Amino acid sequence: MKQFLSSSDVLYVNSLLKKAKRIQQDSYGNNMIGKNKTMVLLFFNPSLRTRLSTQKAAQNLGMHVITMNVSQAWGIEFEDGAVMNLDKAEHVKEAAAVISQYADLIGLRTFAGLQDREADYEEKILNQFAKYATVPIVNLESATVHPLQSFADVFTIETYKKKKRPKVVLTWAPHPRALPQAVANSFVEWMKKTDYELVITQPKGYELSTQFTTGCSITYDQQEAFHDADFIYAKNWSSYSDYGKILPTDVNWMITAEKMALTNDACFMHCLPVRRNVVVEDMVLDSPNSIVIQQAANREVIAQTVLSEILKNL
Ligand code: SN0
Repeated sequence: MKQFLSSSDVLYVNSLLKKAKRIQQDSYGNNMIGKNKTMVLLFFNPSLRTRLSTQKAAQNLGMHVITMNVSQAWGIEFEDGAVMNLDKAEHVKEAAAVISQYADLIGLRTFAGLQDREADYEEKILNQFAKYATVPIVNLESATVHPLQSFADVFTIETYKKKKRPKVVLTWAPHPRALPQAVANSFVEWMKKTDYELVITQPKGYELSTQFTTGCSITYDQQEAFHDADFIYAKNWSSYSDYGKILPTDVNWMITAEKMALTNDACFMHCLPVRRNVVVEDMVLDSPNSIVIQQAANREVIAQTVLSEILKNL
């Protein structure tokens, strides 16, 4: 693997899932592969799991890690040919090239701005960094996808599934803020790499981009979707069609114990952070069927799997 920008950088999911299993059982088994290598983690947005799990994974492989919150550096300009007489002090051409002098690998978190759909869906910031950096880039959630999360989600489902082809439901859930579509897009993309049965359910107006959902089974009836489900994956996202907006929607889309009772004793999943009693009620999150903590634990395993694949080629 040369870089990890999206799911298309992973050709053989099954062999990497086997590797992840080995890493889970022996996380320090390959702790020299990153010796004298440095990973720089750049955060344009907040993070808890991604930051700690990626740092831990890199350290397990023997790497040094430098983390920077970009808001504390110079404002970065991403437009080619910009006349930089406003607030941005440094162009990505220099920033990415300079960071590459100190780093053997760069991790980048940059959420969707949710203002300009075209710029977000072109992955402008991620791609500009990848273009001007001279070392591999690892996507720590970009405008449209969160591949480390989704890969960890596949690994989690593999671990907990009780039948070969479980029914996995991605359900929209309410939220007070406008959130990106990245986690949901990415989840759909990675589910397509498996042979699970995927059903997506969301209220009208919250359809994801067909770039991700073409060929998927989609219903506006949440209860129908929950019937016989083996995994419920809850996530809020803002509208794609009315880009970045929160539409007037029924709060009844919250995940409740009553709805979970329609399922086949399903596991409850969420990428976290989760707003209790808005997205999902306490009773579900605190039940033994909730695997959100194990899901987060798997972030370290999957980050380590991806980093070790990239290190092999450095
Ligand atoms: C992010 C998102 O993409 O939805 C990160 C998820 C891994 N989530 C949030 O920004 C939640 C923030 C909030 O206010 O609840």
